[in-house]
Amino acid sequence: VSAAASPQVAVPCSVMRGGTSKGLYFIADDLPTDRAARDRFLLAAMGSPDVREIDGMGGGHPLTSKVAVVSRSQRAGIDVDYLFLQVWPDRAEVSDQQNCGNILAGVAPFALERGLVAARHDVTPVTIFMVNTDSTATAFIETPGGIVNYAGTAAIDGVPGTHAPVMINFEDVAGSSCGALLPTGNAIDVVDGVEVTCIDNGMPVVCLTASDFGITGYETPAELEANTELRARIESVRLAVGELMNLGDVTNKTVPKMSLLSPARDGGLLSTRTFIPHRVHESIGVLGAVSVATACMLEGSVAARIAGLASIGDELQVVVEHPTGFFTVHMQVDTSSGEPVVTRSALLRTARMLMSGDIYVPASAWSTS
Ligand code: NQM
Repeated sequence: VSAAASPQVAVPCSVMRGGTSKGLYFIADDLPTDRAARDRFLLAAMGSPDVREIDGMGGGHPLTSKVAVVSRSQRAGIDVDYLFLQVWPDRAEVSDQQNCGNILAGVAPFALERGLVAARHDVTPVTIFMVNTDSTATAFIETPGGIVNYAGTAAIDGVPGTHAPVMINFEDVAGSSCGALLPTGNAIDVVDGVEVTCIDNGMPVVCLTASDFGITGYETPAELEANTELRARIESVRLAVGELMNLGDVTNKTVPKMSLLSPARDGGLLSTRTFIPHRVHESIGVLGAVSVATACMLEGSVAARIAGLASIGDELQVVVEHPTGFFTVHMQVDTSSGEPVVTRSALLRTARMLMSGDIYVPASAWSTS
């Protein structure tokens, strides 16, 4: 029996580092429109399911098994639409149930490089509609002479070296997945015997007090992942809290993220260790950090108690400590009603195009219907 020739299919793709994550970036028109066909292709492209994702481009960790699907936007005032997809490394599953602010950092350079957006000035603002959460972001990309610049002096913790800055602004992300900034209506709830603050300022996050779980909150991600009892307790709180946060049954979802908080010890406002939700983040997600920073301002919340902000002005910088350094969130706050309301957040990321070309998958993983 002779084996039939089995060609592979080549699909245009760029690999980009966006902030502290890495992923495959596609133009929407290059992917199957049928969702099941698209997901079958993405699983093959990443090499999932396999903890090492050895037969694909994934890195065997949720932070390096991510996908951005980008298209020119039909929406007024918006340059591009961005759909984020999380490919589970170890399960044959692709989820659109969360957004990702790190992969977002690569969307504007990708769109400029691939001709979806034209460079307009030395710094080109690119407006991005984030499909997963129906919200918008603006990214500012250095484009001297119309060329995307990647070199520069901007440093972000969790990424070696320095690069060109990618500043990102968010204005309308409150309640983007849960319907409200405080989906339970409270700054604090007791769930499964522990106090929690459930918040969504761009990412559904549950703020927890690390010491309630018998840990210091300064452990390494590897130490936390090795603590099976801790993981089980956190998962039990997560499953209980999903419905309360209007997320339904979260058993197979990557949200909410579980952030264990403890007092700052390196000059920040507070320290974090975040389960995303099963692996522990090496730093912290972008919108995850925005949500934790916002919680620091809400009187009575788990985060506010630990952060102990003395006063809240109209402009604020919240420095969130994480396992590999700091994440600074700049916030504009409206205090006119007595309750602080975050009207805009801004933060620094960097991004870099790593590869652009074709990605190959077995022909059996590709169909357009
Ligand atoms: O919260 C990881 C990441 C993220 C998400 C995760 C993110 C965000 O760091 O906006 O960026 O929480 O799954 O890429």
